[in-house]
Amino acid sequence: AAEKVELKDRIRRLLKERNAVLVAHYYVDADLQDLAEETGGCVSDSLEMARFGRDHPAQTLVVAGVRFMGESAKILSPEKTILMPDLDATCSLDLGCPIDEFAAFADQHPDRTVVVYANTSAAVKARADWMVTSSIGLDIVKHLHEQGKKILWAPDRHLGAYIQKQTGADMLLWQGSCLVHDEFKGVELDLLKAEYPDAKVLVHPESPAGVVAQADVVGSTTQLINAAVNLPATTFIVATDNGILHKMRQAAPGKHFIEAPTAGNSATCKSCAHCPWMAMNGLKNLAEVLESGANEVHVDPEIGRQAKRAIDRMLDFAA
Ligand code: CIZ
Ligand code: SF4
Repeated sequence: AAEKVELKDRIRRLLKERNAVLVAHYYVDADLQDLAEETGGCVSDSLEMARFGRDHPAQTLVVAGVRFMGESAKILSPEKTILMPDLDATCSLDLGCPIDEFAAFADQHPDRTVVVYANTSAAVKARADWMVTSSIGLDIVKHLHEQGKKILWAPDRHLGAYIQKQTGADMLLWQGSCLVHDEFKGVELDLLKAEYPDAKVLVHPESPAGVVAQADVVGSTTQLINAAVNLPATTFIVATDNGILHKMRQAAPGKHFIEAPTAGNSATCKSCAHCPWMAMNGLKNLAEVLESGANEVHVDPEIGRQAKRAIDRMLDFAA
């Protein structure tokens, strides 16, 4: 505990000295989320992290999250220094969609508009027409479908299938998945709901169809937090990374949040629903990179410029 206090003090001091700001994802350790908030940084989803970093005057951004989030920050702010506590913090969606295979797939389908999820490398974004996040993917695909466009979607197959079902769009799906959300189980969720008949079920659309089908609200991390605050219920079953429960409990004090069951050992599982790469961010390595300036994120400038077009399309659509 004393070590924790000392590390936090050191991080606060180093952020000031370096004129750096900390941006943290909802899925990282609660200590990092709290530090980001109290030092004037932000805690949010991947899109808002990149946007906040772009608009903040600090010259150095420290991204507590996973690799693609650091890259997105660099793509939107090429002139800034982006540091990460651990550059090996990646994502199964990013890993499962290597640029060579993806480019070959896209080349085979030149008649399709290429739409990729934020959880991809800079190189994959650079090969795409559009980048989307889970909060706006549905609206953008709907818009493209109405224009008569056929879509090539990558990499999350569950999110792709959900959007396909909602919009009726012609979508060819890359077969990637998130190792965290893929573990949520529909049958066990059904049993848990029977135990808590008044609970509302909040589901991130990276989850399998059998879990999404039982949701009261399907949405991005930010949308699920808003639902926890606004829905008139006191108990919620939450199917997304359990790092988000910290924010939900802060935002909706007095409400009761239960992790949705995973393959691990259903309702008694305390840490199954947590991303191992998000967990690589800690107070210790954060303090170390602030001290040394190591772990800088680099994106090839030409790839960054092309990837930015796909991101800007989405931002313009949202505006
Ligand atoms: O699952 C993830 O990594 C999410 C939800 C990222 C994001 O967009 O914030
Ligand atoms: Fe990737 Fe899933 Fe981890 Fe998010 S929670 S970073 S989608 S592996």
